[in-house]
Amino acid sequence: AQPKIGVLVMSYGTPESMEDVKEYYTHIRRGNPPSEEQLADLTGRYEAIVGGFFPLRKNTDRQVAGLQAALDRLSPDTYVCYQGLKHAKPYIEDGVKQMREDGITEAVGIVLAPHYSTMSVGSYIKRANETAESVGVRMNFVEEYHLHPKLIEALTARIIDGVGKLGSEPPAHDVTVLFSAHSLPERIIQMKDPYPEQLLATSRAVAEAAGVQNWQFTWQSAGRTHEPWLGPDILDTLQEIGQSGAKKVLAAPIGFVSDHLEVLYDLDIEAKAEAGKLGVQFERIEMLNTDPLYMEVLADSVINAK
Ligand code: FEC
Repeated sequence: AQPKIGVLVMSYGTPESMEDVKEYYTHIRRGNPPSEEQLADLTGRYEAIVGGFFPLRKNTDRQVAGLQAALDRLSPDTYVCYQGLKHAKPYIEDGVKQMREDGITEAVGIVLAPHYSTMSVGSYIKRANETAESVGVRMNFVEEYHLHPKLIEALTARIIDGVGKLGSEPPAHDVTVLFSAHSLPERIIQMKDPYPEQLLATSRAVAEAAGVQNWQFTWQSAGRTHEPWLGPDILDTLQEIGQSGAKKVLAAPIGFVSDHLEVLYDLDIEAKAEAGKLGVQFERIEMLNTDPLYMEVLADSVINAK
């Protein structure tokens, strides 16, 4: 049989248990352990999302299995998927080394995040590439898939559903759709990073396809560091919307693809509470998770990776 092509599926990673939160947070902070207070704050957020379990772990497993199945359907006996996580085991480096140990010399890397930033997808690719070069695996990468027609289709269906949950339908003038993504330090603007523009492009395409006219893009989940992060933050945007008299908001976190802390806490608990104070009804679109269309977006991007 022909040797298979490896697929390194990269995702953020999450702790496996409460005991792992400190090590995980230290890794995110590039080896600097968090203070007791910072650790307690993060642990509290994990506890708040359904009693402290870590949904991203199983969701990543399911997404990788779904991608493998989609690849097997579209191109039988060609690809074999491996995981490589940014901040948890198996780390990106572990995934690349495992491929090499299994005899793989050619691979494609893809990140479970649709938009490119040097500080997000770019940093996953850099780590994979460094290890690939050192162990002798030839790798190509999918850098982005933020305008893939099936991604837009899957998100559009979720917007129409979400607007329905608010008792409306397109053009839904009574609903403000808030597209959002993880904030990054403001210095990416000077770096001419494509991240903000790609996020706007997805938002525009989805709003147009869903036929909703009342939408904005806003940032969420900014880091707790001393440098400035991209804004406005969703909590400030909600205040502004509330003050302008709006009564219904649909959160659409298009920068993420899975149920995890940044969605289940930052939006479903924190932003929802803020909306409640302002008398604004708040709903969120369902995440893509293993939506068959999303699995096809990933498989198609892998097959067409140059
Ligand atoms: O459910 C989970 O356990 C993990 C949820 C999670 C996802 C996620 C995605 C992204 N992040 C991105 C950038 C940054 C930068 C920093 C940063 C910090 C954190 C912390 C936690 C965390 N992130 Fe994250 N991120 C998730 C979780 N993230 C927890 C640390 C505590 C905190 O600040 O809340 C700042 C690092 C630093 O200190 O320098 C930058 C980006 C994404 C979306 C793309 C991707 O998935 O890779 C960008 C999910």
